[in-house]
Amino acid sequence: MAFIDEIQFHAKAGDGGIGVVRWRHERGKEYAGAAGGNGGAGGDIYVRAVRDINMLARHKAVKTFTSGKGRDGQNWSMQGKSGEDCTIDIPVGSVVTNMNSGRVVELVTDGQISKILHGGRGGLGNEYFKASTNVRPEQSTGGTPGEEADFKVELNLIADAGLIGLPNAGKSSLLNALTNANAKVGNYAFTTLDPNLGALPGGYILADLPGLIEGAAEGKGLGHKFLKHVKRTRMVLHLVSLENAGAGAGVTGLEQAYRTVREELEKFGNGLNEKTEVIILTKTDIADAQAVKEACAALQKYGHDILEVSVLDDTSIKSLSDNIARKLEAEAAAETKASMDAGEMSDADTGSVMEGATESAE
Ligand SMILES: Nc1nc2c(ncn2[C@@H]2O[C@H](COP(=O)(O)OP(=O)(O)OP(=O)(O)O)[C@@H](O)[C@H]2O)c(=O)[nH]1
Ligand SMILES: [Mg+2]
Repeated sequence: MAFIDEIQFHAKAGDGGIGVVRWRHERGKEYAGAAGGNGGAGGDIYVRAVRDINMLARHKAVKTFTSGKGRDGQNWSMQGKSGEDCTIDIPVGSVVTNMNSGRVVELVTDGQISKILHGGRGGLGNEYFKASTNVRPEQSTGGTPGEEADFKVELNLIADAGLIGLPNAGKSSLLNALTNANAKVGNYAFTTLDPNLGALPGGYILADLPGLIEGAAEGKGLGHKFLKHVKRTRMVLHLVSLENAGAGAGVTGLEQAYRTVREELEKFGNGLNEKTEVIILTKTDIADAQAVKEACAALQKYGHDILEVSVLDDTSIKSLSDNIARKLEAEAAAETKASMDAGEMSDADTGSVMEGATESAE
């Protein structure tokens, strides 16, 4: 199933049931009183965030989502049954836009629910109109129609850190080694076609993205399409394989590999270039200690922390995992402090609501 990060659909909430005119019939007493029940409310439509980045692909073929109609009122003053609600599961990180009203809702936490359309109200049965001045009401009203609109859902993956680098840098291998993920690994460029997510032992989410090549920011290769997913991460883990120093290329090859990706981030902009970056030198097992040292020294000038790893060495994986978790923790703490300093500890800080995200049911 191909990864899909945008879908559109139409949705129609259920109409309200009509209120009816009925009369109570008692033995020897016809038309003993108004007894027409109100119509049931139409079902509402909700979106709910789930931790499954492939959820949009499942809805791809759905043109219209509908919720149930309210049933008509009944005899004996019984209200019609309410229509069933419809809940559309979408991945955490989805931004839902009502294209008719322009209202935008962003789902950022697992299980977050938001009503996107209201079902119609049930009509009033004749019993409702009973009054001392109107003892035999003949009135009743119809239900109101449920709301309907066209929607667009766009997914921005939510991850704490994004693994980026040239194709073959070892991103997917590292994601598998650090987390519970099972991403495809291959000794060729563009093994990864869709993003993969995995959780570090502490719960931080890492995203493995397709490799970037020169020109990615202008749409070359696959990386560009996915760079936007790095926007929401706290940190960029920039993988540089020691293979780039092979075949006599030395540190020049490494620096070139580093700069190619870095330039794409800068061209893409959107804040990506300002994110905290950690350089991870990968495949240290293919080089000797001296070459690794020289590689670190050469990349030092770019001003980022440099970590080393080989997926064949469990100790280096454990140490990298702890290191990344520590850095993410510090990053999160700094963010919290910054927003507290700015005195902005409001909903907007958590990024949860762009405009009235959750509404309670009426
Ligand atoms: N020797 C060695 N090989 C590694 C290491 N990490 C990854 N590899 C190999 O490098 C190749 C590429 O690894 P991937 O994890 O698929 O690389 P990627 O960066 O995800 O590549 P794309 O998805 O194409 O961008 C595979 O053949 C891996 O087995 C490592 O630490 N040491
Ligand atoms: Mg890969």
